[in-house]
Amino acid sequence: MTVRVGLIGCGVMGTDHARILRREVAGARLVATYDADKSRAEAVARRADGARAFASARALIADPDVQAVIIASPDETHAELSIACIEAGKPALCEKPLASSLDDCRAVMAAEMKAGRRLIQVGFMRRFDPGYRAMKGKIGEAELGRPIFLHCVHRNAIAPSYITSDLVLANSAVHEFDISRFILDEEFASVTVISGKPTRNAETRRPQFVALESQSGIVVTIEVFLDAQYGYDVQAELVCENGTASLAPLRPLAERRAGRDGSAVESDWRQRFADAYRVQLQEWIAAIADGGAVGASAWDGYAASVTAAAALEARASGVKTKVAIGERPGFYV
Ligand code: ISE
Repeated sequence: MTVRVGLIGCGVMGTDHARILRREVAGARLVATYDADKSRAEAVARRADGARAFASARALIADPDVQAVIIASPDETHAELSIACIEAGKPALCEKPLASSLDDCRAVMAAEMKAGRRLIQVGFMRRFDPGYRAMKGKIGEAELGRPIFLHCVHRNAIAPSYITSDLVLANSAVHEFDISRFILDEEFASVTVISGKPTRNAETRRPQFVALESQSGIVVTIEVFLDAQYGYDVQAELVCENGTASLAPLRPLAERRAGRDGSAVESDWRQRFADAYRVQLQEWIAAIADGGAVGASAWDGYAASVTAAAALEARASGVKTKVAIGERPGFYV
């Protein structure tokens, strides 16, 4: 079976999804594109050989030729378009965040529960990264013992000027919130945030240090520094009772030059998580063909956003703040 996919949003991430779908994913074909900038939608459609550029996102979702939708449009459109896909009975892979408010996240979950089946996957691609998956596999193994700490580092070389200190938490740290929940299989109970010093490269955007406690008391620390200059660098170390497990990105080439010994650092997340993006799309397509669902659910999208909202509150107040996640509906268990 070939799943016929429509793409909404042909910016950096949408264009990349189209490329991966075309070159690296079996069992899928891009048949439709939409972007507020028509020329971008047409350019992506031309490369996809036979895909049509649509005049509106709604028309793309309603088109009988489109079986599944990738939503890579601006954050504030995610909830509305996810709900439109649910109402049309079409699976959608929605870039993070699920919605730009907690009420909108709840509206997506309500629509999905009403539809009675999981149709929304949130694009938390790290869940498909081989390193994080291996780390998750260590939880519960007797040799390492029970987890005590998870230390995470999230550094971007540079961030666009519109990224504020708030977005450091809501847009970047949100990946760490999701992946920590995924690895530990627990919700968070509290969050504390300390702002780092502004750097000379970004006077107003401050690096953030986040400390979270999970419901069972595991401590997760996160450094988010989006002006690190030297490259894109994501690290994680799981500290357990008897030992540790750390991400070890496989770099195929080591270089020695100019008196230094080492290897190149990736420049952004599309390189660092190339495997994760490919496997995410491949597994999404395979699940659609099987009538199942994989990856982060709308509940996971909501939980990451609840944590981000609590982190923003903690940053503003300077005190430890409760992460009020509430009960997970049975539908999402
Ligand atoms: C970006 O939006 C992403 O989603 C990347 O995965 C993340 O690492 C980066 O910090 C964000 O700005």
